[in-house]
Amino acid sequence: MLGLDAAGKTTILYRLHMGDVLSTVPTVGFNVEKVQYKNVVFTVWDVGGQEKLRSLWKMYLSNSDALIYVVDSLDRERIGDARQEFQTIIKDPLMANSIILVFANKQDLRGAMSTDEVSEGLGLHDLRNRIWHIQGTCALRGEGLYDGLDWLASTLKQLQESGHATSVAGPSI
Ligand code: G3D
Ligand code: MG
Repeated sequence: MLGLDAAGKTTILYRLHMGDVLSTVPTVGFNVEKVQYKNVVFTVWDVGGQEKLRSLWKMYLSNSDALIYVVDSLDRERIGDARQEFQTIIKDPLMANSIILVFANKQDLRGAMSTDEVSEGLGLHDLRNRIWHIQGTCALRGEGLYDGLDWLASTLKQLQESGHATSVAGPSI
C-alpha cells in the first residue's frame, strides 16, 4: 500500500480489522502488517513520508501481486505528484503482473475529487493490459475499504484459478 503523505494509509490500516493481525513489525519510518482477509494474506507496507525511505519502495515490491494506491481525493494540488509516483511504481518491471486497487480516499469531504476525477488524474484509463479498480473510500468511517478488498480477493482468486502466474505460491499477495 503506497500513496503520498497524508493520503490516509495509516488510517486505513487502523480501520481494517481484516481478521487476525498475523504480525506487526514496527520499524522506523514505516510499518509492515500481515493481515488476512478471505483468501488473501495482505502484507501491508505503510511507507512514511521521508523521501529517503520512499525511494526504497522498490524493495517492498518484489513478491507483491497487487498494489493498493491511496489518494487524498481532496488534494487537487498534489494529484500530479500522485500521478508521477503512481506511474513510476506501476511501470516498474517488478510490478508488471500486479493488479491495481486505487482507494480514492476522503470522499466524505466537500470538494473531494470524484472517483472519475481521480482516475483521470492518475491516468488509469490510459493503462494498457493492466487489471485495475478504483474505489471511493472514507477511511475515517471505514467506508468502501472492504468493497475494495473484496474486489482484490475475488480478482486474485480468479487469476490463480485460471493459472495466471502469481509471485507467491498459494493465496497470498
Ligand atoms: P498517511 O498514513 O497516508 O500519511 P494518515 O495518512 O492516515 O496519517 O491520514 C492523514 C490525515 O488524513 C489524518 O488527519 C487522517 O485523520 C485524515 N484522514 C484519513 N482518511 C480520511 C478520510 O477518509 N476522511 C477525512 N476527512 N480525513 C481522513 P490528521 O488531522 O490526524 O493529520
Ligand atoms: Mg502514515
